[in-house]
Amino acid sequence: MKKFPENFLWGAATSAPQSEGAALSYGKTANTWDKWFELNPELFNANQGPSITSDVYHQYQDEVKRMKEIGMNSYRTSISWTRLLPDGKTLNQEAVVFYRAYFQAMLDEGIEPIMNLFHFDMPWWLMEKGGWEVRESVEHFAFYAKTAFEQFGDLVKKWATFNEPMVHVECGYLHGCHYPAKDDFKLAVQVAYHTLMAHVRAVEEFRKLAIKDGQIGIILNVSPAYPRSNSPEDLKAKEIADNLNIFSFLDPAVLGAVPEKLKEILAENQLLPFVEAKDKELIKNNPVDFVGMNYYQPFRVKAPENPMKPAKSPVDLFNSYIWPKRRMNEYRGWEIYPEALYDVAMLMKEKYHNIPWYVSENGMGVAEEERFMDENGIIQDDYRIDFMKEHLEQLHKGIKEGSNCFGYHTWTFSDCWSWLNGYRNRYGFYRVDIENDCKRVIKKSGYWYKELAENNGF
Ligand code: BGP
Repeated sequence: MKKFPENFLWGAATSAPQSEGAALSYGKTANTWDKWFELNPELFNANQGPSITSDVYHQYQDEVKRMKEIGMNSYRTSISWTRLLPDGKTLNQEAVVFYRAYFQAMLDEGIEPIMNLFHFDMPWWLMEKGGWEVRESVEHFAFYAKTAFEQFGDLVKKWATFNEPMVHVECGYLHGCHYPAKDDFKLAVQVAYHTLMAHVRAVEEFRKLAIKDGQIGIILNVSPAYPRSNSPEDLKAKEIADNLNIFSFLDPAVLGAVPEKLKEILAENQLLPFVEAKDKELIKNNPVDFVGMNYYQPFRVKAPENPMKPAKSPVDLFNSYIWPKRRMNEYRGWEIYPEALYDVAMLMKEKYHNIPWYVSENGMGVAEEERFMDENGIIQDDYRIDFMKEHLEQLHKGIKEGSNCFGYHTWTFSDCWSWLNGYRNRYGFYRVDIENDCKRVIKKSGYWYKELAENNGF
């Protein structure tokens, strides 16, 4: 049997915009997802927008009971910035009441809440001023973070500033899948830098409040780069990809400095962002207590052919390639490669002074899951159980070799809404029937997870 360390966190993750719903009616002002859906509903799978999602706003009490039912001892979601501070300044008391009740319900069931502050949900009023493109957003975020710590710091002890900060950068400023859907490499770097400074300022606010037993971290998406060959060109492409995609946030968050190599790459390509004189000190003085790693897929990388110099886009620095032996989750188009989780565990041990970390997301999204429903209405998602087992085996190996991992959270607890993909791919332990008041039915993986959590291993 593979046993995990004592007090290991077993749980799942979601976010406010993907699970709560009631965004426009209760939040009083919109975030970019509400607004984008209003402007361009045709971009969203089957016209599925963010207004109801999985209705956790109304169903949180039952939702928390279900967490307990499958043996979870922890849960990560986020606070909605727009719900808490509709105009960025004034506290929405309804939001305070809702979040306090939600967190208290978790604590009553022995579920540790891990609360994240930003999960791609920029308030619309701030987006209209430029969002992360403008330095002003850093201080707005710091104020929001401080407010959240003050309001909920007695109930929530583990905090995260951002979920996958590289994703709103890439999707919003390179790939077109988040608002404002621009394509501008230099602007993307500036947006990333302002996000980093917003993270650092939030950590600073957290330290000032000295919340009893409080810890703060950041949640990053990690797709380790594996080069096509050991040629100097492919190895260079790997180095650049890891610097841009992973070390860009991990180094400053944990080691207190932006990597020199990254600065070099940006300088060579005339991509250096505007910085302020005090920033270096701020970054240095505000390292995190822990890191969450969202792992789904590796990144297969090769040297670019005929790149532009200076680079106009990341494809001028590195290209992806198809690894001939790859195994795919065809629904999501993501490679399945559990071995990378061991590599992540070793990276944390060796490069990041073995800082406490956890797997904050890992999971398998499958479309049309009703195909796997048995006569009792239960989805037989053995593919998901196999996926988790394989990843847990690699994680276990990393922990045995000394990596300081304190938990494993899946994406997600009950099926949730996913940005432009709506409800197409399902990830949850519970099926959510969106046609039928979001009624939940447990899947086979939910029963499996219960056993896993109760045995602290498998
Ligand atoms: C992560 C995000 C989540 C979630 C998940 C699944 O990157 O943090 O918000 O959506 O991926 O991916 P998707 O919903 O795109 O299938």
